[in-house]
Amino acid sequence: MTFSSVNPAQIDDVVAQFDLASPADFVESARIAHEAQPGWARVPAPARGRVIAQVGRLIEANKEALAALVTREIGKVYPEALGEVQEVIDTCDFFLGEGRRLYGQTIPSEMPDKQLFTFRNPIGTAAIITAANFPAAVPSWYLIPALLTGNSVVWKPAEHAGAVATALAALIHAGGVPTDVLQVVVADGESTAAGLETALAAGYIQKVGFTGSTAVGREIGATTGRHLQSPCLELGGKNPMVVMPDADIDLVVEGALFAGFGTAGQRCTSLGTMWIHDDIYDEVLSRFVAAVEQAAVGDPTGEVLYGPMIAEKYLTDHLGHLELVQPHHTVHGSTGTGRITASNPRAGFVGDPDAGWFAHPVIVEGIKPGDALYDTETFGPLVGVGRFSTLDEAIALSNGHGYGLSSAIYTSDPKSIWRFRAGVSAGMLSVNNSTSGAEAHLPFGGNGKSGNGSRQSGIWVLDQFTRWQAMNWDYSGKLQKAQMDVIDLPHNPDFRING
Ligand code: UN1
Repeated sequence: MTFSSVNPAQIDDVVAQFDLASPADFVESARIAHEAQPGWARVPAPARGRVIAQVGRLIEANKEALAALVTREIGKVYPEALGEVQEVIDTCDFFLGEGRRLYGQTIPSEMPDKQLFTFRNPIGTAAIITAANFPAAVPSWYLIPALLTGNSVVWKPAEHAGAVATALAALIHAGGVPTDVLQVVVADGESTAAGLETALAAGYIQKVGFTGSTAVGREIGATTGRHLQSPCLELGGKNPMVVMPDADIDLVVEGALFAGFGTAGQRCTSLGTMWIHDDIYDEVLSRFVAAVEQAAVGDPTGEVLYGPMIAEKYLTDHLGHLELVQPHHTVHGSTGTGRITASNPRAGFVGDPDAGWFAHPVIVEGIKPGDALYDTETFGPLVGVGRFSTLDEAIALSNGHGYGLSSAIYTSDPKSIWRFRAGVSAGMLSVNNSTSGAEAHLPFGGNGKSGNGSRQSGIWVLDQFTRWQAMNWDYSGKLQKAQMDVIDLPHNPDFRING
């Protein structure tokens, strides 16, 4: 089947077409990557690090072109697309030196003439399945450390981001990663699931990395679990922003606008619900509403807060989420809701709304536990607002839906910050900053419905792509039995000092 990836801001612009891979194609790519892995693992880690350095420099030299492709293929505004490519470069910069570290330990033995060591070994071949919203940065969080540590990869990008994936893979190959070591398979979800099952059973895949929905994450967890593997899962979020009475309201409004509506709300770290303290509720809400009403939406190559939805499916899902608005809610934020068109216009729209899949920003006021919008990840330009009177209540509201990816608190009181930090179940927390915008060298990941506790980025992701090997080396010339042949020095347990 041929899949057309189209520019969501201008749907008559076909960016690329792909013959979607069958399950057998996926298995074949996994087999090729699997066979290439031992050779890649034999390349000394510092030499692999130099390859990652070369990849980083090539991506830097192609930064504008790759960012322009991100904007064209998925509609991310150009400054954010540049930031996304920078995140790939940052990831290469972090890992290029890791090839000269990949530290293991030397550890004393309990016996003489014996030494203990630990080594990080590559796991084997990783199947990496990624989403369209961060078509370069999030894949790089898997690909770069997986390759650096000596694994091979079969990468299944989102079909809607197939052109960016093809370009990124070409840059990685041009940087020196052999084509067999990084295979790209553009396939739909169903074929990927079937191919993955077969490739796991054949022993071609030793690790699965997945970024996407909680529902698919559960399936991948079940599949890999049957093969005694633990996947790296980066799933959805319903990220809270808690606004305390002493918050800087200008900062709150700026942060919530970017967190809620940047990338048209299509980040897993996007703001889900803003919880505002009773004492400043009216002021924060009215200023946030005014900012959203005035924000420019439209052509992602222009000066706008956000552009189109990634693809038609994302717009359709957003329209479905609007059905979850209940009579006790009040909707704010735009001159309409749903798709922006000439007949359902958005004041100040930049460009031609009918040319693409654009959606009005929506603020839904009056969110409470029990509402579908309290615990549904909406992944679009929809932000909930609710109120609270104590920090404990805000923490309970932040955690009650079971997601735990990102979170934010706005306050100037250190006591509130530390209590929120300890109480919130999210894997990531911002203080006086957006729920989105994680830096590339901090652990990224979530808890509960947001993931299985795996972390990407920085040194933490090394535990996803390597396995510890413990070695003991006995050079005493005799069999020394651990726990049994241990030296016992004489001591006197009854000794007491005089006094
Ligand atoms: C995602 O939405 O899957 O923290 C990742 C951020 C980005 C990455 C988001 N650096 O918003």
